[in-house]
Amino acid sequence: MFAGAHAQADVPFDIRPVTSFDEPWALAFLPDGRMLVTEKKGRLFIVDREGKKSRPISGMPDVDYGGQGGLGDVALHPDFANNKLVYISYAEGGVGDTRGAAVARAVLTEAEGTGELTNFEVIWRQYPKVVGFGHYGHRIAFDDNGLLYISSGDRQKFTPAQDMQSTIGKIVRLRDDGSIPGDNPFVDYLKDDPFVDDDGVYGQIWSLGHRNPLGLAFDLSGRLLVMEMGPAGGDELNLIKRAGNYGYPVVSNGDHYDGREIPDHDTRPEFEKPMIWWTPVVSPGNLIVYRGSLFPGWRGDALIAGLSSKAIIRVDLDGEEAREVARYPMGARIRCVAEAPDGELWVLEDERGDSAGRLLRLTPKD
Ligand SMILES: [Ca+2]
Repeated sequence: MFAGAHAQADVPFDIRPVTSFDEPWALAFLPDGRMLVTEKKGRLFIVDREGKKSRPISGMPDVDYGGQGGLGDVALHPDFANNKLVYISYAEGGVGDTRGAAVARAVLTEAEGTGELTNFEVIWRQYPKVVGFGHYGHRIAFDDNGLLYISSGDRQKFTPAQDMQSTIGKIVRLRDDGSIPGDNPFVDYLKDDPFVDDDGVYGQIWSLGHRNPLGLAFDLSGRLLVMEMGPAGGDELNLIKRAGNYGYPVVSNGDHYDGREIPDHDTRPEFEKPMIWWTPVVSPGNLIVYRGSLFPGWRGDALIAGLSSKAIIRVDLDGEEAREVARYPMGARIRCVAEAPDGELWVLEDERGDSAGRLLRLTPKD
């Protein structure tokens, strides 16, 4: 009996364990249906549908593994078929015991039984680097125009999420080479405020006031959604508006872990409020919007990987409203849910406690 077996009666899919990893974090499908999988300690693999793994891909950076940090997300450039560019995020060490999220891109070349990253280039660094091991966020997603969005967590520092001279607690929007698009909302900041620390980060910012944004996905009409881990209570699914301020740490429908209250969203209507929020929390691992037809009726719904909730949560999106329509118990902390090119769901468990870091394949029950 594997841990998920008892759950299978309650879910509309068959769950097949395929293989397992050492603290897996993210999964991206290659065009041919194989996968890239990251492990938090710094290894990246190519994995086929039978679970056969490559040897670890070479050319990876040193990652600052510890706490919530390490190797994070992986995503393909929209023109990967031609340029073979892969993007990764990771925690990068700095001076004086500081660290911060970084995003790099490199060309993936496959060799016999493994792969190599070349032309490695760091295109973004969270600013500033700070001490601590939490809330990197660092999910990566491309929009239909080939622009790159990075979720940048608050590093458990709270107030920098409202500081425009920092990319902590922000969603940033960049070109694929890390340069700043001319139509970002805050590119003219020097005109408004000539006395800022001009390190160029204003121009990167797309939205602000985020806590630990671990899910980043576009819906079927191209709107950006962000799923955030709240404090004690108040996990949020947010519809991201250009230049929107999502209010953290000024407001949250949760409260601080030590019991101090944070005013709720409805006390400060100038901040953007979540489409839906959860208390008790679901603890998101990631977020996708389902695009396929293999699971009937799911197209356009958001799927959330649940860590403490040990579930996959399905959310119906309707304009600026959202509602949870199903919660599928998985019997393990779920770190990542991904949609294969054929509409199957492939899922990474977290590796912690009795959650074993397995790769699971989910197909509809007959
Ligand atoms: Ca509150």
